[in-house]
Amino acid sequence: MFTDKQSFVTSFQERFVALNGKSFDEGTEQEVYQTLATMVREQAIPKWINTRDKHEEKQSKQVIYFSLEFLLGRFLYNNLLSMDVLEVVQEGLEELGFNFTDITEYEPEPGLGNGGLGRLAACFLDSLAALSLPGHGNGIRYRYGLFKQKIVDGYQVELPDNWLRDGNMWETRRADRAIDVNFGGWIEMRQIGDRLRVVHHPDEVVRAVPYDMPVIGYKNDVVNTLRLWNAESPFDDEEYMERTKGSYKDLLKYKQSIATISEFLYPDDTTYEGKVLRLKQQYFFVSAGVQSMIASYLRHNKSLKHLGDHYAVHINDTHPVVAIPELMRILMDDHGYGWDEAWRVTKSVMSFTNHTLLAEALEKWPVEMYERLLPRIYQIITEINRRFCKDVLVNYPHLEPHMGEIAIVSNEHINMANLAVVGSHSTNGVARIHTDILKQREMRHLYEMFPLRFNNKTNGITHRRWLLKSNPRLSNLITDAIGTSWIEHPNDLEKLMGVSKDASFQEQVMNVKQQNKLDLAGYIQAETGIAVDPDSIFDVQVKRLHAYKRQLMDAMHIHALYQKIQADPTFTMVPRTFIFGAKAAPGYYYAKEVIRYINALASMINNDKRASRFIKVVFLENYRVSMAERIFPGSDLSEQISTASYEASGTGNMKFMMNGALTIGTLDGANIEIRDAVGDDHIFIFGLTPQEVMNYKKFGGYHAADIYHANMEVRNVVDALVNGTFDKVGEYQFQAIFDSLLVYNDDFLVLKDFASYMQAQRRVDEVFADKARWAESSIVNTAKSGIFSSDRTITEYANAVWNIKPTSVK
Ligand code: B1N
Repeated sequence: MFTDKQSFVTSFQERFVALNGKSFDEGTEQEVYQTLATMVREQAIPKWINTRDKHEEKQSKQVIYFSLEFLLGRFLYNNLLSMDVLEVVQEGLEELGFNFTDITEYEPEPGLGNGGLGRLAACFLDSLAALSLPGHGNGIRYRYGLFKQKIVDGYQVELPDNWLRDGNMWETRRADRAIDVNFGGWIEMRQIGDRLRVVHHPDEVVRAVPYDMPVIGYKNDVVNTLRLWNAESPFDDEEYMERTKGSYKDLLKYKQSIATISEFLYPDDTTYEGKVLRLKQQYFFVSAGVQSMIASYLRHNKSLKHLGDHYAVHINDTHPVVAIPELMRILMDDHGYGWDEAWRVTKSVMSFTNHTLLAEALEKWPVEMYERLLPRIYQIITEINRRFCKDVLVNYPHLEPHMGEIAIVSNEHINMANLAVVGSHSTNGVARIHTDILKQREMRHLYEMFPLRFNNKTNGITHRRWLLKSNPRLSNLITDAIGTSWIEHPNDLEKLMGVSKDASFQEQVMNVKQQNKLDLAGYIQAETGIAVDPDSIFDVQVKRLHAYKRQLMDAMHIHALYQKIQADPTFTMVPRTFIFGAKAAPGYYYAKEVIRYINALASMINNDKRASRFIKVVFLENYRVSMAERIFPGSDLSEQISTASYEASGTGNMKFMMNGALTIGTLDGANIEIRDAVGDDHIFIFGLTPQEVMNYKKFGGYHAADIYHANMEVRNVVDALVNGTFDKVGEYQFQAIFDSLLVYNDDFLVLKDFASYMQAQRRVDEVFADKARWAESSIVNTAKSGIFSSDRTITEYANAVWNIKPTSVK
């Protein structure tokens, strides 16, 4: 049906009528989208079935990536590209009188993640499929994704993201694969002959119904599966009322309480909320995922002894760590394995990634909550802990003083990170510096006990979505210069080094950037009504709002420039457009104040006739994957300015780099590896090193007030937060931000790094004025970005952690 334009047009019209029950002439763009997506999915189904069959036939080992978040973004364009039918469809729709780009906008965007961690999971699925690796996702089908952000009078307002309202064209409900998950109740130890059987009498049973989405490999006929679980009642309604002797109202209440489990995504990034509902979500999708894996395995195998040769379970941060005791439970209680055998199998199956060192993100569940909600799991965790502590006392007696830190259960809490390290065969960090700090500081005692388990896997991004799809102009130019091999082998982007100094290629690259900037300017105009100058430096910071990411420092730089413009009638500078996108967690007051500060700066500066000739400030509301796809191609400068040692890796930094933006950044996370790749001449590094920051944190010695008093530029900006400059925007101005700096001594060293940041920004101005130099740096950034393809990352996981192999399905 997609073989050529004509047959596509014919079958599209037929399918339209069949699916919509009306003639094609009455079709809306939304119905066109829905029809097209349905056809693509149908086209993928034989390949999907074939992929499953081939994996089974070849007994390939498979990995299942367990994650509470998959920040997928739209699929239509990528799926068409992967199935090699993009052009046929584009031309066919044109012939039918539709604009393809307009049609793609009708796809609701699955925003089932907060930020980097969730988007990484989505990039990994893309790479697994592209590399013909047997690898699938396991998560929750949230009824509501991450909230939609509106800005009202400078304030963030959250609205529900009702992404399923018009249906999800990609998913298939697999009621035949539903699985029951048990909560609460009590544990009976039943003696049967000389065998002890464990019987769980739950007080709540939740049915997990899988919705499968195809993950289509790039031109290789592979279709892997993302399985998202929906929480439902296991009972027929009448049967339930009969059994409980409850009322109709009770029934509705019960059904609602169950549906709540898959109702919404917690809108917290890098923080931990010890809420019962969150724990229920975790066990819900983990138990369903493990049970479903075992059921598939047992369809073709008798014993679970060699499960680890056929399946790997990857635990994305601590959220799914309960997979470890859950697999123990199933092996022992349901299949009669003894502890030692079950423990060996479990460790061989499980591997774990840590994504942050922030203390507020470390999951430590109160014992009492586990005991009540997951009584059998709690017993197993207690036994894991007992054996672990004994091991420490016997084999590592010098670690006894650190027992509270390394034990799995201590201070009435379960330490999920410790459980993950102890109950798996692999623990990795997400960038070199992050892994080093894990080993040397954060988990040094566990590292001493299990040195071989620790390893680094620097993050990556899929170049198919983040370059090939989102930046077609640059992609075409690259292909003209070095051929198409980079699409399959992103390291081949390095061939661009051969033309990085070529004046005519430089000019073409800058032309592409200019066109992309014009597009972005048009988008900004349409979204905000602000007209921006496409010749100005597009200086961009897009990421979740968090104190450690220091959007505040970016804003203070803008404010300092504005003050200079005000003070000096002869002042001049390279014009800049400062672009921000950031959601704040709804309960994070400080972060919301920073959003309000940026918006206050924007209205003050954009409305100032003289200042706005040099500076424009744009806050784009509701930053999300589809918006990111428009932003990276049109960016000149990438702001990666976290306090050194706090950003585990970052992945936005890689997307900017690949699209030829230059980075201004600290030596933090993957910035360090970006610097190593491009060299000091093609990046603007500033600020304290991770070691310097860690020394301040350990030994003290930082006094924000000293800098405030010594540096007039700092003082003027800080004073303006509270001295009436912003009295238009509210009585209390920006007292909370002021206090964070001077009363609470500036936890994230904003004032400390400010001067060095200002200097680096002046270097940016200089280099930007030298067009050839900027162009060369831009080309070098793209040329060296191949190692940050998630294909590289996934290849490393496949070889060193999961031991899975590419499996051809042709
Ligand atoms: O994971 C990304 C990294 O690139 C970022 O540096 C890191 O900050 C991010 C609890 C998290 N770490 N931890 C989280 C998200 C949600 C939540 O509820 C923690 N996100 C990161 C990918 O490795």
